[in-house]
Amino acid sequence: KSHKHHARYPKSLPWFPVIGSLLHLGSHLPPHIHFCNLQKKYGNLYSFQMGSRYVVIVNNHQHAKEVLLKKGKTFGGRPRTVTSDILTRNGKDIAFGDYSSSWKFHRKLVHSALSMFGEGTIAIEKIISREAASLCQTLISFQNNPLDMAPELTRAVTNVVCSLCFNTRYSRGNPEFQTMLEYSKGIVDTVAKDSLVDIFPWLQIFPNKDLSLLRNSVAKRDELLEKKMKEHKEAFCGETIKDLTDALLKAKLSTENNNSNIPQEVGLTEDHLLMTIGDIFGAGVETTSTVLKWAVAYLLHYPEAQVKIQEELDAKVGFERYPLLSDRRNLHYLEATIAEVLRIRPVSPLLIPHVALEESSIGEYTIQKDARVVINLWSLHHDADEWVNPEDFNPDRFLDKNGNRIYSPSPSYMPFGAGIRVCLGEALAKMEIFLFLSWILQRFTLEVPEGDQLPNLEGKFGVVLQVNPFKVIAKLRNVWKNIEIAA
Ligand code: HEM
Ligand code: PLO
Repeated sequence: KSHKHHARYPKSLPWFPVIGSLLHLGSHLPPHIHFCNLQKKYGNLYSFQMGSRYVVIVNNHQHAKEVLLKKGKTFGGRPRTVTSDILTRNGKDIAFGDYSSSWKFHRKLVHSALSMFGEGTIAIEKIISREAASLCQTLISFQNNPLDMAPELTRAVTNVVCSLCFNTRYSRGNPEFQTMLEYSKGIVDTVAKDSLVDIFPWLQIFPNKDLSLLRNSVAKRDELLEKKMKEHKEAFCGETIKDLTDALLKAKLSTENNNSNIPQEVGLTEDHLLMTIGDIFGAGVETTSTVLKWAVAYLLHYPEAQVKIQEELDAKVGFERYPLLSDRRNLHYLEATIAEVLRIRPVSPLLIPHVALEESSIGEYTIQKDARVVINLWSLHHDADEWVNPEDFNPDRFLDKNGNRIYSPSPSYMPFGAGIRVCLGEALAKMEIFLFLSWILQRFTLEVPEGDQLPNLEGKFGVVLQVNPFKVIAKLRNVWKNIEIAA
């Protein structure tokens, strides 16, 4: 710090007073692609001013790893934004909450609760398989009719997190599930887009369509979360822990009775518990269902990949039983396809913005305290120095010449982030994606309905990279015509 006069700062986009670099960011392209293209002119680490905020964009894996791993704690903060404050009651959750003892504590709590109910237990495999069976039944009932799989995939995934969080599930057509679909769409369409309100907080005083949609959607979500919480409190006896909500309630009771070594200041308030569950529920549903939709869209574009997955399923799993998590180590082509989907269409192409908690550096550049650091995962996953023809969908890049899985063909791959802010649901998401896809493809061949176009692969940028709706025909494969499906 004594060398401040030697400090070098990342190259900055042209600056305009008041509106910052907004004009230069105004592009018809979605931000992750625009930020990727700006590298040609400004290099792979550059900055801009947006209103009063100083933003740094990171576009390569060396810098990304420095930020997330080597200096993870220094860059472990989160910005407060108008939209995420509405969603999380001013950052009382894990994903949008700033670095603090309370954040650390909730992260740990959820991590251990998830491993207790989810990862590594037979229970979770049973839960996912039950939903996979139910999904396959729905596909059967739509034989030869074009179906929008999105709500079906979403319900399957919702029921898995519902089981983990609340020990419940929804049947087809459940009105509460419909409400959830609706409010969640409202949130995904509006939250954390770094829309104008996030840059200019004073725009809040003007009527703003997005903002009121967000407020209404969040109110509906909170009503649902509060109802679940109330039911759990009433049924809670402190002995049997059935789900994540019980686990959180138990931790809260322990602090209140002072019979644990949980420090008081970690803030196990009702708000914190609700927002934590909101995160797991929201992240659990929106991310995993998005990956499944992308996978289906790509399989329609690449029927040869679908055939390869089915040949592998037929050879390694056969027709006498259902796919199991233990099949993961044998189904290399399916695993490679999933890895490739996560590469080519990362769910979270800009991660969640990080914030420098103190002055630091990235490479040879000084980064000032409070700078927002955005990791452009899209640039990492489409870096032509790291990937052969990065725009091509090619699962083989994750396989060696004997068809065995290569776990990391390039260091420029991190669909779940890395370091202290790494995704909490990675293991759960991977189990779900694997089981749902293997169940579906073991029984069905997915086809584009006659006369329909192939799904659009461009994606719609938001808090997750969304897929445009499309329809599918899920044709029962001949071998399965006379076999019953039961979990
Ligand atoms: C954070 C990816 C599924 C819970 C993140 C981040 C990414 C990510 C990129 C941000 C990392 C950062 O800002 O540096 C994904 C992908 C998923 C997925 C690709 C599905 C394939 C899930 C699931 C859950 C979950 C199923 C819940 C069970 C979270 C939470 C955070 C997070 C709580 C915030 C962590 C923090 O800020 O400390 N995820 N995620 N995710 N994810 Fe996931
Ligand atoms: C999705 C809509 C829900 O109604 C609320 C919600 C909570 C947590 C968010 C999630 C949304 C989107 C995906 C996020 C997740 C936390 C971590 C995850 C941002 C907004 C990712 C991919 O980073």
